[in-house]
Amino acid sequence: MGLENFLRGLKLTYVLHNFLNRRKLKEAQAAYRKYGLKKSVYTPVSHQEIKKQAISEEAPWLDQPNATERLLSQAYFQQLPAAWQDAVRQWPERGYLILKGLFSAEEVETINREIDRLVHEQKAEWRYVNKIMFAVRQSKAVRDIVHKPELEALLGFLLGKPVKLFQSINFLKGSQQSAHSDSIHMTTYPLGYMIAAWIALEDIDPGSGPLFYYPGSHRLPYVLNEDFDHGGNYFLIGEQAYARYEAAIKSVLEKQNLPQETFLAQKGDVLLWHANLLHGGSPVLDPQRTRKSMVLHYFAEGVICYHEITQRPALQE
Ligand SMILES: O=C(O)CCC(=O)C(=O)O
Repeated sequence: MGLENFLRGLKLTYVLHNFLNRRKLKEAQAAYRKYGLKKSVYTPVSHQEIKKQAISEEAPWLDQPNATERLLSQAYFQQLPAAWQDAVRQWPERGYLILKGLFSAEEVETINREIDRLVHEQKAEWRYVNKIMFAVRQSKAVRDIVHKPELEALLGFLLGKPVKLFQSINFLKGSQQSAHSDSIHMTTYPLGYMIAAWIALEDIDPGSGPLFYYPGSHRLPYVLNEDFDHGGNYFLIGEQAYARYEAAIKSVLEKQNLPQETFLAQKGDVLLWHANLLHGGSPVLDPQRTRKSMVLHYFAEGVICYHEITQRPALQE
């Protein structure tokens, strides 16, 4: 193990990192206070610990038993265009919805041009080999395009709280990421207050490694650190914690036998997914093909936002 990996596994490194980034932990501090969590925002945090201490709150309204009935009676829902109403109606049962053609060809073109520019100027923040992180912070043009008031209003409606963009990720090729729930990466207390929007930045070819997902999987129990052997301890994050998580999800899926769907989107189409929807990237069958796409991850405002897998509070700009 190299020194960098060793330091990444050390919880003390994050304590220091959090301290140095304390300006970005103001929201975390306020949320800890709101939910009665008595601990420092610099120290490791996990669902197991939060739920022992914090004031409990109900799940998002559309995760509750009478969701569809309540949804249909809302004035906001009733004034939506018919195509959006059909899409939104699916949310409680299926945990995802599709908005066809939300972004115009020109908007997609501009995003792609800006991503190319960041790559060419070597300004793109590559992480985990194939992810370009936070292009929204680097390009005003991208930021202006993705901040669509009608999209953010819908996201806020689905969660029952206003949302705030946490991060963007751009892919040029298929991610080939194994099935996972974003709640292991971007976790909230109460659970369920994260939502993602996946944007097709070109027509998606079946050979390019399309996004896949399991409709209805958001209703399965959340799989968090306390639910699998992550291999960590008081001082260390488990070295193979994420691989162990992926194995745990694989075995959930084997037991559940849920049908998988893929998103063969057209340029500008958007898929929204629930915080606990299991999804990932299909194998890339044609390595020559690009699969340009962008994911926006939003947290609801006012809840505790953190990263269960690495036990860190989320740093918010
Ligand atoms: O785009 C993909 O292939 C997967 C993206 C994903 O899993 C995520 O952003 O959480």
